[in-house]
Amino acid sequence: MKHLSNEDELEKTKFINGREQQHVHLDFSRSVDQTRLGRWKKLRLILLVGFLVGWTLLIATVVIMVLTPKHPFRPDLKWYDKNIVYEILPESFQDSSVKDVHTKKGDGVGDLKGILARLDYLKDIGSKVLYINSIYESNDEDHKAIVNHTKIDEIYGSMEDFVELRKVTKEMKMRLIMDFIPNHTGKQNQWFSKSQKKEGKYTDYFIWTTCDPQTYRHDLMVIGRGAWTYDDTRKECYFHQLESDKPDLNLRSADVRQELESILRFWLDKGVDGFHVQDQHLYEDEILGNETFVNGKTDSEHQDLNRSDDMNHAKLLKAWKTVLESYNTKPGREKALIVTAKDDLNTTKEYFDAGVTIVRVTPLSVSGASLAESNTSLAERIETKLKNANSNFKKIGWMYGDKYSSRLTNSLVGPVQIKVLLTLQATLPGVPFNYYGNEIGMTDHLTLSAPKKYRTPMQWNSKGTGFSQNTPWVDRNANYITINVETEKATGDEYTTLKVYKRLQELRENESFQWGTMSVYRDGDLLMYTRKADGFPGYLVAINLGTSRVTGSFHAATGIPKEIKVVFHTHKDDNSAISLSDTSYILNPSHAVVLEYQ
Ligand SMILES: *[C@@H]1O[C@H](CO)[C@@H](O)[C@H](O)[C@H]1NC(C)=O
Ligand SMILES: *[C@@H]1O[C@H](CO)[C@@H](O)[C@H](O)[C@H]1NC(C)=O
Ligand SMILES: *[C@@H]1O[C@H](CO)[C@@H](O)[C@H](O)[C@H]1NC(C)=O
Ligand SMILES: *[C@@H]1O[C@H](CO)[C@@H](O)[C@H](O)[C@H]1NC(C)=O
Ligand SMILES: *[C@@H]1O[C@H](CO)[C@@H](O)[C@H](O)[C@H]1NC(C)=O
Ligand SMILES: *[C@@H]1O[C@H](CO)[C@@H](O)[C@H](O)[C@H]1NC(C)=O
Ligand SMILES: CC(=O)N[C@H]1CO[C@H](CO)[C@@H](O)[C@@H]1O
Repeated sequence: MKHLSNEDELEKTKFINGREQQHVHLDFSRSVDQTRLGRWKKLRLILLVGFLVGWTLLIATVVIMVLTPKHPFRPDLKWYDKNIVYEILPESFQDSSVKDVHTKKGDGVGDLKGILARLDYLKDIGSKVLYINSIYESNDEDHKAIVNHTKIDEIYGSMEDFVELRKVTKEMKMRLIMDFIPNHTGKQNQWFSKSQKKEGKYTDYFIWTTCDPQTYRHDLMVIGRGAWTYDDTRKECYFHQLESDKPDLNLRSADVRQELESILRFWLDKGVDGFHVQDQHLYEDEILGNETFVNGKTDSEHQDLNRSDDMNHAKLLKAWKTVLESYNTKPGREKALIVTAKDDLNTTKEYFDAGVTIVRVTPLSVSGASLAESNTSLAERIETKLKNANSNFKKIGWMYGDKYSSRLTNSLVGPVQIKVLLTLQATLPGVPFNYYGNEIGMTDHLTLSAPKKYRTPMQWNSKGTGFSQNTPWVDRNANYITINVETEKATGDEYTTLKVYKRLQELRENESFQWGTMSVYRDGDLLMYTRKADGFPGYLVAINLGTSRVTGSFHAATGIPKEIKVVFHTHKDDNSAISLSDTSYILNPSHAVVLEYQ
C-alpha cells in the first residue's frame, strides 16, 4: 500500500512541475517588446494548432484500433515448417523404361522419368516436398558407396532427366530434397584410387595406417563396429566403419571438406532445396579418435585418428549449413539440412544446436527400443514421448520406416492401425515424412529378406502393380491386388487409406495444426491431444490405440468446450458414436476422430 501512495505522489509531482514550467514561460513573454510579443503569439497559435492536430490524430488512431478487427498472430512459416515430405525410393517408384522389342527386356528399375510421370499423383495427395533417396553413381545396391557424387547413376537416367524433373517440380511449386553422404565413398571412386597411389592431396583423402597384412584383421579391429582392411596397392590399411567397400573419408582433411562443400554447391546450383544426411552416429564418430584399440594400441599410435578440433562434427554440420545459407538470398529460398538421428532428446538437441533444420526420428521408438519389445502400451509410450518433447518439437521429422527400416504396420501394430497412425503423424507438431506407399497402406513383403522386404514396387494398380512393364528388380507384394492407388481411388468407399490420407493433408492446412500448441491427455488406450493457435478454432485428436472399444467424455477428460464438431474420422461411423451435445463418445479400436471447437 505504501508503495502505491509513493507512486501517487510521484504523479502529483510531475503535474505540479508541468504547471510551474508553463508559468515561467508566461512570465518571460510579458517582459519583451511588441514585435517580439507578436512573434510569440504566432508561435503560441502554431503550438496550439499543433497540439489540437496531435490530439485529433491520437484519438483517430485509438478509434481505428478499436474498430478494426484484430488479426491473430501468424508466424512466418518456411516451406520446411509446414509441409509433409514425400520420400521416394527411386528404384521402386515408377519404371519408365520400355520393353525392348527385340530382346523383350527392360530393366525393371524405377527412374527419374518415372517420377516425372507420377507428379500429378504426388500433387493430388498434397505432397509439396519430395525427398528422393540417393541417385548418385555408386557401386552398391543401397547407393551409398558413391563413385561420383555429381553424376546420376545411369539406372535412374541422366543429368538431363534430373534437370527436367527439377524444372517441372518447380513449375508445380514442389521442393526437392536429396541425400548427402559425407562419411565414405565407394572403392571405385577416383579419390580412392588416387589415394591408393598417394597422388598429391589425395594421399590423405582416406584414413590410412601402416599395418601388418598377416595380422591386421585381428589387431586393428575397432571395438564395436567397423574395421581396417589391408590394401595391396598402398600396402597400408584403410579405415571403414561400414563394409570394406565403403572406405571412410578423412574429414580432418581440409581438402576433403572443401570437396564435400562443392558437392553441396553443385546440387544447390541445380535447384535442390535441401539435403538429408542419414546418420545416427555422427556424434559417436567423434569419440573414434579417443577409442582404445584391441592390443592396447591407442590414439597416439594412429596419427590419422588424432582427434583435433577440425574433426568436430558440430563444426562440420555448421559449415554445411553455412553453404546452404549462402543460397538463401531472398524469402522462399531457404534451404534445409535434415539429419536422421538417434531418437533421444540429448542427441536431437545437439543436432539443433549445430544448426540442423529438421532432425528426423520415429515417434514410435523410445531410446532406440522398439515398441514391440516393450510392455508399456502404445498409447502410454506415445504419451510419454509427446510430453517429454522439448522446445524443438516443431522441427522434429516424424517417420514411419524408410529404405533402411520396416514399414510401420509390420514392425509394430499391424495393418489395422495404419489409418490411426497416419492421423497421429499428420496432426503432431513437426514434419511428417511419408515413405512411398504408406499413404495406401503398403506393407512389408514378408517372404523377402531385409532390406528388400520394405523396398517392393509402388502399388499403382491391380493389374500387376503398374510399376513396370518389365520384370521388377524386386518381387512385388501380392497384396497389390487390393492395396493400390487405382482401386483405393475408384471405390465408393470414402474411407480407404488413400482417401483418409488425403483428407488428413487438407486438415493439416488449418492454422491450429500448423503452429498451434499441444496438450496431451490419455485415458487407458485412448490417446488425446489438443492443437490450438490463438484466434483460430482448436482441434482435439482422439486415437484409440487399444484392442477394445473405449467410452467417456472428451469434455471431462480434456476440458475442451462442450460445443464441438466432428471434422475427421478414420472410419465410416459404424458403431463408434460421439454425442455432440455433451461430447461423450464410444470409440472403436484403431479408430481416430478429430473434433473442432471454438
Ligand atoms: C563425375 O562425373 C562427371 C560427369 O560425368 C565428371 O565431369 C566428373 O569429372 C566426375 N567426377 C569424379 C570425381 O569422378
Ligand atoms: C554413415 O556412417 C554411419 C556409421 O558411422 C552409418 O550409421 C550411416 O548409415 C552412414 N550413412 C550413410 C548414408 O551411409
Ligand atoms: C594430435 O594433434 C595435435 C596437433 O595436430 C598434437 O599437438 C597432439 O600431440 C596430437 N595428439 C596425439 C595424441 O597424437
Ligand atoms: C541427457 O543429458 C542429461 C544432462 O546432461 C543427462 O543427465 C542425461 O542422462 C542424458 N540422457 C541421455 C539419454 O543420454
Ligand atoms: C514384460 O512383462 C513380462 C511379464 O510381466 C516380463 O516377463 C517381461 O520381462 C517384460 N518385458 C519387458 C521388455 O519389460
Ligand atoms: C481445415 O479443416 C477442414 C476440415 O475441418 C478442411 O475442410 C479444410 O480444408 C482445412 N483447411 C483450411 C485451410 O482451413
Ligand atoms: C584413451 C584416451 O585418450 N581416453 C580419453 C578419452 O577422453 C576422455 C574424456 O575426454 C579422457 O578422460 C580419456 O582419458
